[in-house]
Amino acid sequence: MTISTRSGFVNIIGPPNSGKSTLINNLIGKKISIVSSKSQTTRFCVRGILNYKFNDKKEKSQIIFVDTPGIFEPKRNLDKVILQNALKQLNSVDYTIIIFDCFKRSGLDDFLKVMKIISYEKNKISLVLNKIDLIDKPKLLKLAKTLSTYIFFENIFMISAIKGEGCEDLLRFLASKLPKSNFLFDEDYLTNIPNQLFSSEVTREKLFKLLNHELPYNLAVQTVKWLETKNEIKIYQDIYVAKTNHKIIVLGKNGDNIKKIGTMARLELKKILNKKIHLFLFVKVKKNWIDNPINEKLMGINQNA
Ligand SMILES: Nc1nc2c(ncn2[C@@H]2O[C@H](COP(=O)(O)OP(=O)(O)OP(=O)(O)O)[C@@H](O)[C@H]2O)c(=O)[nH]1
Ligand SMILES: [Mg+2]
Repeated sequence: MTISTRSGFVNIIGPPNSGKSTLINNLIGKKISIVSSKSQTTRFCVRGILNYKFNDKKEKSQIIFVDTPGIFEPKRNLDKVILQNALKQLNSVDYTIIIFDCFKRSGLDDFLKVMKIISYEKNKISLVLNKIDLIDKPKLLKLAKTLSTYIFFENIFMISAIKGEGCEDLLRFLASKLPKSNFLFDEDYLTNIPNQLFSSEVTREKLFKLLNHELPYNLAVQTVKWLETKNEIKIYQDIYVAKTNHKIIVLGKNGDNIKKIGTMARLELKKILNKKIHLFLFVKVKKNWIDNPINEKLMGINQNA
């Protein structure tokens, strides 16, 4: 029996906080993109590769998902750079799904902004209503109807990315949309994000979780040293903040905050990387780093292998 293969790219786009990164992690079955309850968590595109064979099909599919930063009207330089980089990579994919948070009341404006900014082919885009665990069915159906009066979608899916509900149908559909082709990537290639960059993202996620107001948006994390042996990894990271008083908040009273952040990041990295982790965090003040374009590298934004 010969098994035919399909392989191609699927972009996951949508307003901030709609659940794009949660979805890619769930579909891939491993955390590759950080998640938080705050908007604008993701700062660069993250590819996650899924090799899949449905039990009832002879075909094998390789879906290369691309998680993208939430699309919104950027005001700061840094956000403009993030958006421009993301948009650059939205071209030439095989399919696009737009994720909409069906629980958020003010979502329609954000959604229309996204549709205005991106270019897409009419028959290559579907709508995914996410967070259906938070809304009742009649409201959901009404919302689906409203959104489809604005834009034509090939299909509308209703899912809970966090619970996995509806995700199998979505996968099946997306796999059928890919061109017949040999796999574009090796089967053991999971993501374009190297461990060093991923580990700074995990620390950034904990900073997002623990710190409030504008602080998470004004910091960056860089892995500066990585010493790996068979059983353990020593990771040294710099956390850049723009002001001295931000440094004081990140450190916390008696260093309490930074200790908590370090512990949370270390435990998660241990689970994901399967090795003992020693994590050393250093908070540094770098004035105006947000407006300085050379910091794209620092932000990991130009990380597009
Ligand atoms: N209840 C519920 N919450 C969800 C679901 N999917 C995502 N979330 C939550 O929504 C928040 C945002 O999720 P993310 O995956 O970071 O959203 P995002 O679209 O990647 O956000 P940006 O990177 O900021 O654009 C997190 O608190 C998630 O736990 C879902 O299906 N149900
Ligand atoms: Mg995200």
